[in-house]
Amino acid sequence: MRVYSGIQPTGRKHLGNYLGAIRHYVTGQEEAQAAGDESIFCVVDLHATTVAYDPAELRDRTYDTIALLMAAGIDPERSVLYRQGDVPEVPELMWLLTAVTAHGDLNRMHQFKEKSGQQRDLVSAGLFLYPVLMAADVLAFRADRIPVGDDQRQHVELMRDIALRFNARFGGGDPQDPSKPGEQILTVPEGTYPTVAARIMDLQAPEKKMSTSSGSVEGTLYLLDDPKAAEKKLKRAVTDSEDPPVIRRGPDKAGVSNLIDILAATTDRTPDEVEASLVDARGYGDLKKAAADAVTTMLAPIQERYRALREDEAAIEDALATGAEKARAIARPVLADVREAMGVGPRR
Ligand code: AQP
Repeated sequence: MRVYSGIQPTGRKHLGNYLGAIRHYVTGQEEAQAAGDESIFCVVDLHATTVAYDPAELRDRTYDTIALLMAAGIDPERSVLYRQGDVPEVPELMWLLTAVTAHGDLNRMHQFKEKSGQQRDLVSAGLFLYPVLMAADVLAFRADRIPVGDDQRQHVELMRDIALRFNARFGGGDPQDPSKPGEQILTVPEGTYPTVAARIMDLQAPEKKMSTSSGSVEGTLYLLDDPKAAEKKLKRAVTDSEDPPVIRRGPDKAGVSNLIDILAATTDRTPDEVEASLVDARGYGDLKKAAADAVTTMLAPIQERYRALREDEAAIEDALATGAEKARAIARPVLADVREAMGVGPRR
């Protein structure tokens, strides 16, 4: 059971990234090890170049993100932790996979539609091809499971389609006939999504997901926010005007539902248990205070470890060099199989 996930080194990582993804990487690391397999985590610097960005900042944000993953519990000794740009097998595989990727499918991607609308000067071809690179990230390692937040479902479905189509087209099956899947040259991975907090919403605009590239500073709780700032953001979170206030989830209560989810995920309870624990609350203030206490308590040790790890860039580079070697050793034979099946390069 091989686990794989990637995260962008853009901007500052937020509570949604942590509850929706990073903490499940840590569980994935344990599960893969227990199953005698690899867990592989990547900071996707190549993906970050698909929108306007500052090159000097990209390198710094990459170190930030690696240090944060390590502070959250990813251990480069037990997992493969690497930087995407250090593993050239992946972009090569991406190009080969474009042969079995439908232009129409890429055109339907929500993320492309949203992000292309935000670009002022240039909508890059890279932004359009982003999901194929993401497919190559995962398929290059024959991963079985991908822990991601709910916003990545469409990309995961596309990578599964790409793998299925590749196996049928180049593995001797029939792309038009699902009963003839062909040889499993590429593993068809499965997305795993959190049961609670799969999509954390913006604290000021709870109908939108908490996001790096859109959304306000007040609505986004950053993992490195100091406790006062984090508390202030949660205490000022938008709720609703139900009178008297009722702490329950519901489609008409996006802000309150989000706070319940945050509190449930940070205290390892179900949302029902959180609601039950607050039946006697005097108002939304009690929910906000409980969420603020839980989040700041959860973040404190991560922030402390982060500060120590982030100081030592040479140690981060050393860990990345080892990670790249391990990653390339896994990806190289997969790429060789793909080239062979596609008739690219000399016969093996
Ligand atoms: N709001 C969220 N709730 C739950 N999970 C989330 N993820 C992102 N936002 C939420 C999950 O975090 C992982 C890493 O995402 P990424 O590499 O796309 O990093 P990012 O650029 O910081 O994420 P954003 O905020 O989603 O950026 P924008 O809005 O700029 O695209 C993924 O597994 C994702 O599901």
